Amino acid sequence: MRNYHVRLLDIQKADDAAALMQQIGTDIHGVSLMKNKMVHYNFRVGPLPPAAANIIKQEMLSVGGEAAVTRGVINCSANDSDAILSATRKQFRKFCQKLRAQPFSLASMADKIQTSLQLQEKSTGLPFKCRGLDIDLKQRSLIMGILNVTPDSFSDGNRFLSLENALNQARKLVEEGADILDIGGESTRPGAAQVNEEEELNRVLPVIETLRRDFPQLPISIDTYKSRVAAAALNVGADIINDISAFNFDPKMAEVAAATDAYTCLMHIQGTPNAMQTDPVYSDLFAEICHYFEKSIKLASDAGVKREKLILDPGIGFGKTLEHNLLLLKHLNDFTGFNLPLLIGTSRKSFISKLTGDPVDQRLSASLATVAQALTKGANIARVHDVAATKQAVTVIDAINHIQR
Ligand code: 8Y7
Repeated sequence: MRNYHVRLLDIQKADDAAALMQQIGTDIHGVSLMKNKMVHYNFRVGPLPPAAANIIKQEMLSVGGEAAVTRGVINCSANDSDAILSATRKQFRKFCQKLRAQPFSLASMADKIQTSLQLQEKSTGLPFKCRGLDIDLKQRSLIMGILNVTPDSFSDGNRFLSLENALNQARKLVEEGADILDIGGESTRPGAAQVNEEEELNRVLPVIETLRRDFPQLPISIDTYKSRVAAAALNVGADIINDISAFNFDPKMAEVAAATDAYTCLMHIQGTPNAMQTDPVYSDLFAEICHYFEKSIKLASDAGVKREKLILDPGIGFGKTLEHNLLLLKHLNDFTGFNLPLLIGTSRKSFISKLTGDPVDQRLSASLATVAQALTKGANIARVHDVAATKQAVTVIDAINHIQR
């Protein structure tokens, strides 16, 4: 009686499959043919008129893939709706060829699917060039250290309000390994008081000016949704606009980004900081955030902002319940299809205490867990208060995520 080993395999990318086949001595020509069949890709597409959805279903089945459509598509009684496609890369290639011969602008859908698939398999190609930083974010993750020059931020309000205290904290964060500093002069926590522009400028400009002089290579981000504050900060040496409204609160913000060629982090927020946490509701969390990103990317391109200057952030805690935050962290990969850098800010946030019950000064371990999860699921930049500890976590997680099978 023979005893066969049966072993489950974790194959995330075609390269993982290739390595496993090489281990058993598969012919190299076979490896290159088969590796792509061992990975499945999934897309949600739409909105489709029922006739187009029927074509997609048929073509997908004809190449051996699968397409789920809305009930009622088959007899065209459904309204415009989405479809979920699942297939290997090779099946998608055949499918896309077939789509090119079809009506309903399906050729343009084929283009989008093919571009996305090409990007997915690549392990390089997310350049980030900012002051002294010139890296590929697919090779290394970045830490953005938080510096709040405010009297009322939820975890460190008032601690760094004086110029001297702010600069000391900034130097500490840089020494600990921050790749970027994010400087904010107005708290956006729920219910925080709004600050007038003069006051906000008085808080942040001296800090940015001094840091620019002391750290000529350091990328500096200005956390503001006001175009005048952003413009003044960029003028004294900031490099990145961290706009929690993704060009929505101030109609002039995109123009400032375009004129200065700055990077902009486009963060998703539902509502406004004051009201965002009163019963946030989504009919489809991921679809709504993706549509919001698409709209802000369009605002950017209409104003003349280069696409490669954009960073996306789903905005943990900004108009989200605990469940929303957890879902975003679990499936952050859904946002990698934009092929733009992803930033994530979870540090010490209150959703953590809903799970652990810990006060704000005891949320470090839990914050590190969220950073590990986010980086593993495709985040490139972690915005944090505790840089030294995060640096240790990021070093380990990056090593794990980059090791070849
Ligand atoms: C985030 C943020 C805050 C975030 C980005 C806090 C300014 C609340 N959170 N910016 N700002 N992403 N891009 O906990 O998650 O620091 S304020």
